[in-house]
Amino acid sequence: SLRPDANHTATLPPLLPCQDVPPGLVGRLLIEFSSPMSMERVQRENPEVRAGGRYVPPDCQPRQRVAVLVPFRHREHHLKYWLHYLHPILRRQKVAYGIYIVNQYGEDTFNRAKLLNAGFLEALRDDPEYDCFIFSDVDLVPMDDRNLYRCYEQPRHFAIAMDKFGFRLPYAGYFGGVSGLSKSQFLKINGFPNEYWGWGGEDDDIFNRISLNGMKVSRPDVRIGRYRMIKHERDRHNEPNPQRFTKIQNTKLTMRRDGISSLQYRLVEVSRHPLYTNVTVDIGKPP
Ligand code: UD2
Ligand code: MN
Repeated sequence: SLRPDANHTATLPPLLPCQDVPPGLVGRLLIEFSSPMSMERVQRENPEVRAGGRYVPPDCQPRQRVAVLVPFRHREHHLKYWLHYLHPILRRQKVAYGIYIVNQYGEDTFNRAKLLNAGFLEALRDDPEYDCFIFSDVDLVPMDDRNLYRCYEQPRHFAIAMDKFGFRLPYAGYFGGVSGLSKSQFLKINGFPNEYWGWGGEDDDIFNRISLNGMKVSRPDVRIGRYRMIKHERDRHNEPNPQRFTKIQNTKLTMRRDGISSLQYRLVEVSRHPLYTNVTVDIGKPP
């Protein structure tokens, strides 16, 4: 008929759910940190990322909404490489995601786990739909995109084979570098400890929390969970914490009172950059 189509504004057909194994993965990647990198270049090469570092697959319905949280202070040089490598990988992995750089305000002692607790709440405030949280050091880049940054039946440890440890797990209970917990897994362990100031131990405490709450860490195949770490010196104001050895003996006693339930911090600033959301928080200093 010549009747104008009354449905010409009809919605597009619904997208099919994204496949469990994304079809566009490439496998092993060449990762290096010697060629110069600039934020302008990384922005130019990632035009499909929306303001604040948000992305939604255009061609399928993502099964998870993933907030990637990076503890941060004074590592701008590493951040450029991290964004350069991670955005294309995460796109190929076909999840909806947002990148949150959780920046510690001031120059007091660094506290990685407390920053990540604050990042968890701030990401949820930004988008209450997040159901998966990936926690990544700014200097760690996966060497294989089959290492899928999403959440699993059990809490996930991704960074199992690092160049600096000879591509082996350094010890059975190791949980450092890059890990991921669903919202409910994170709440079940009362989040991360707030009381590890300085370097070390917080990842072992998180491992203890997972075991003590009846869960078991899951890991990728050792050929896939490979990482490169950008070589660096220990930062100022992140000296090894001498209390870490005794603290990790006491997780069972401390985890119910110290965690996301007891978290206190002051939000200083949230700013949306083209490739990430910066969340600056004042988390105080050691007692
Ligand atoms: C190891 C673990 C890390 C954590 C840490 C102990 C690996 C690969 N990673 O990292 O997950 O358990 O030991 O706390 O084994 N950061 C800043 N600015 C600072 C200090 C730290 O941005 O001034 C951030 C940054 O994201 C960095 C992360 O905290 O990657 C961990 O600190 P690190 O890289 O100095 O410690 P490292 O490599 O021994
Ligand atoms: Mn490091």
